[in-house]
Amino acid sequence: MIIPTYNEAENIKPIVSRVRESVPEAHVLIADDNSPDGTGKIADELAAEDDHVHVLHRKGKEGLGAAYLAGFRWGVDEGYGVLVEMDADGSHQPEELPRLLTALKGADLVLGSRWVPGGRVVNWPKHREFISRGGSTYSRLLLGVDIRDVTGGFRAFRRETLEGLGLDEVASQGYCFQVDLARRAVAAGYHVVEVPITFVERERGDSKMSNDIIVEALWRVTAWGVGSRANKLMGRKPS
Ligand SMILES: Nc1nc2c(ncn2[C@@H]2O[C@H](COP(=O)(O)OP(=O)(O)OP(=O)(O)O)[C@@H](O)[C@H]2O)c(=O)[nH]1
Ligand SMILES: [Mg+2]
Repeated sequence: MIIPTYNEAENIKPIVSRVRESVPEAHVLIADDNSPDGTGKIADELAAEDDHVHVLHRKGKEGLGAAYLAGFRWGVDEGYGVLVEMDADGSHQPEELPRLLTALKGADLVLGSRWVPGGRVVNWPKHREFISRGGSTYSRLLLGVDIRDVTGGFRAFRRETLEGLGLDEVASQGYCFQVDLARRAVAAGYHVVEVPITFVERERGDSKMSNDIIVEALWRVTAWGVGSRANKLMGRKPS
């Protein structure tokens, strides 16, 4: 379980303990970008008490994508067979993890999904739902990937799937990182399954969502879509 953190001091303890309770055999890696609020120090205390908790201290804030890439590398090097993405703020519920892991038995990648039947969001302001649904629809149409929730960040990967995605070429930083991985998985022919989840708006700490993140997602998704269409027209292989 890789949990990226930036200023999640109030959230990190409860989320780690919920993960440990829900899937006791899982190991947790906290990938902290030198949070000014001391999240990294709390993570170290958790790791000292529990041999299933590990910490990756990174130099400074480089975005969610970079933290995940470093976490994936760590997990693959350590020899884990399954790697899971999950936010620290409680939006993804560790109690739903067993369902994701069960679905992974018949899939290469499992996406926790807000926008399939049975999935939902709790306490989300209308404008966030609009951005998220709109982002998913735009990505689905432009990239031609048949995924309802393409921006979500509660996901379980088989190790072999991650190894087949070409992670060394991933440059996405914000939440378009999630779109990037999903489109790569579909292009590589992996079996991607969406499992409904209940996404709960964060109660503590501040959002890292920003206009920069939305702008990055818009331009990258548009560039990928236009690029793959141009390649098709020219008869070239997709990049
Ligand atoms: N290491 C690291 N983690 C980050 C960074 N940006 C965000 N995160 C973490 O990534 C997860 C998702 O970020 P959020 O701020 O919750 O983003 P969001 O869910 O789109 O926004 P909210 O709905 O407002 O919570 C959280 O666990 C954050 O702490 C970053 O630059 N570095
Ligand atoms: Mg969040």
